[in-house]
Amino acid sequence: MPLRGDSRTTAYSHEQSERAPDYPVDVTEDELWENLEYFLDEVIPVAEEAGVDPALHPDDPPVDSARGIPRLVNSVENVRRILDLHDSPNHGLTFCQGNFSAMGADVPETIRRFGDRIHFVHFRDVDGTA
Ligand SMILES: [Mn+2]
Repeated sequence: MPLRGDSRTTAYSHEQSERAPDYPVDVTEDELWENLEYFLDEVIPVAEEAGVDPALHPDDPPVDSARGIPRLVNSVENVRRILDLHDSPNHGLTFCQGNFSAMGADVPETIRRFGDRIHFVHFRDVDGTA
């Protein structure tokens, strides 16, 4: 979409996204939680051994579902739950300020809350809401 001057920027329209066909996947939110725990239990120990710090990015935008698929990384509470699924200093976040802002989070307080589990940061903000 056009921005100031003659520049252009990325944008997201949930209404436009919802007009696209659903993905041909039938999965519940509970199944996604189970799958994520399985994935983290397999991957995080390998990351620990290799000295790698995976940094989960929030859903962008942090809505409940998109194109028929539930989303998990859409609230501060869910991010805490995900980090607790496999507790390790290697298992951390990309702290995307725009998405935490769109979740309605208090950004400075959320930074203090997640502390050294923040492995990477996106400095940006958003117009509008999730
Ligand atoms: Mn980001």
